[in-house]
Amino acid sequence: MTDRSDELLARALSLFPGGVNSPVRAFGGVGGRPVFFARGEGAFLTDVDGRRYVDYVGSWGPLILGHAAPAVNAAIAGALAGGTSFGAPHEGEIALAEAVRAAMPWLDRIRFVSSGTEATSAALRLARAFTSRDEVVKFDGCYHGATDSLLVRAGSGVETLGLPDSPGVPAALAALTHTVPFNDAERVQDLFRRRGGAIACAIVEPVVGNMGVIPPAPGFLEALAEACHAAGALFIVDEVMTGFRLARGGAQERLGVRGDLTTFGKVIGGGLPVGAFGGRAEIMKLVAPAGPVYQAGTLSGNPLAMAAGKATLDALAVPGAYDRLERASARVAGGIAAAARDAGVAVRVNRVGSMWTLFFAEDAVTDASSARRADRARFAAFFHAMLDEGVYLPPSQFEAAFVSLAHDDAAVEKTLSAAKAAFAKIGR
Ligand code: HOZ
Repeated sequence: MTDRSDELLARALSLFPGGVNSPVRAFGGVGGRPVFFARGEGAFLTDVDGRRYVDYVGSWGPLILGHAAPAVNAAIAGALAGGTSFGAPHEGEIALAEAVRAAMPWLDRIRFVSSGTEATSAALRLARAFTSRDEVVKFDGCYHGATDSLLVRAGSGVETLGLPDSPGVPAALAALTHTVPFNDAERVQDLFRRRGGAIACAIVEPVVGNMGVIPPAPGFLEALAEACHAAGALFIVDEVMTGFRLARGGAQERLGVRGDLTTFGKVIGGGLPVGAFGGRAEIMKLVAPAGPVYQAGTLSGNPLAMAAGKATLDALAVPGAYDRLERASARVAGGIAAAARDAGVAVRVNRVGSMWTLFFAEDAVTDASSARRADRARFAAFFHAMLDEGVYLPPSQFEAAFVSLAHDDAAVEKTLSAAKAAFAKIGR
């Protein structure tokens, strides 16, 4: 039987490459056809055929308060009355930047942009300019947006589609990017011993979300920061996913590390397009117009986006917000692991705070190689079984699932009974 999603996909395929405007949404990682959604409310999404799902995508992370959060909607409506864009300074930018710096006082200066990709590409340019060096270090399976220098052994959609090195990235540029296995401090130290004098920076997802969730091994981030600093390179912490999600001060607060530069997206825009980069004053003073490193954007600091971000950060500053998020997340991930155990299915559930991923794997998943060894066919079967039961998970093994403050007991219980049914359906 054809439903509205089938009809819309047929139209979308005649308009967009692969029928979508961002690759992972096309369900290439799990098969079948994407679901088209009509609305979101709290922890739930409703599709164009009226089916309701508990949502663990949360727009890929920004919606930490849930869909259509009243405080965010009210803030957007308030800003909207004053116009949609100025392309000029306004107080809303200052209010959001002050809220960001209150949570992360180590950010001396901040620049707002419109996406995480813009933030990482600007941070890289800045690091190269600051150090007068060209080479950069990233980690196999980490994804830092669709920017040329970082589309090398990248995770997320490129890994999902089996294209970790994208055609179109000039070989000469890709040659400047070194990749190292995540959690391998010895390989980092070895690379810096050989190339340290030419390396501008290392960029890392402090808790990886883009090959599924992978926590850093104890001491790994500290060793990376130390190797960077000993070589005079910058340590860039990419908090696009983790910023304001793992703690108010992001992964850096939670893990006790500090980047020279930090990149943001997702939560700081409260569901509207915002990214940012920031860090030490002596580095940020190179950014135009204070300095010569060019970066610009017509919609940077957009008033609606600033208002949405500020409302989100205010809600997260309420005492107990992160404890509630932690409790709900532990129940979801712990409950899914228990349901797998009861069904005799071997899985690994990686979770850090409100980010989690289910891997069909016997052994611990600690880096891209172990993530790639997980059984993706089983993941796809489980994804579809959960979808049938009314739970929308990220449609790729190489993405994080996100819990929001709107995931209340009813949403969690629905998820866990869906998981029970899904494990029974896919069998051992
Ligand atoms: N690559 C994004 C998450 N890691 C997904 C973006 C999207 O499809 O919206």
